[in-house]
Amino acid sequence: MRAVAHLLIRMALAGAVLLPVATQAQPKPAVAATEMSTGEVQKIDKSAKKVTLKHGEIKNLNMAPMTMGYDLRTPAMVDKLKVGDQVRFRVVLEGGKYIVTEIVLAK
Ligand SMILES: [Cu+2]
Repeated sequence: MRAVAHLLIRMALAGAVLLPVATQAQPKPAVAATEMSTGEVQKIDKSAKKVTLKHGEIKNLNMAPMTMGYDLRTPAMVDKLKVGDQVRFRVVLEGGKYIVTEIVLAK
């Protein structure tokens, strides 16, 4: 009996060890979400809080390269930008809207 109990404990411990490993095996979404995407400024509309970007792949949103308009979290984010600038930016999907949360000149 003791041997069986011992074996069960060992199996439970092994399971406890394996579980965190299994969850660590898929950290991709978390990493991708912090990745910056690249693009070129096509249009800036501060009053509408929008920016149009010709962008490359946006990995965290699984979006192919294209040109489209995005909402800006704050209009001041584009104060130092102008049409034609190469930028790096972060965009999230919130309430059915694509919102740029960070955008900086690419160097
Ligand atoms: Cu897009």
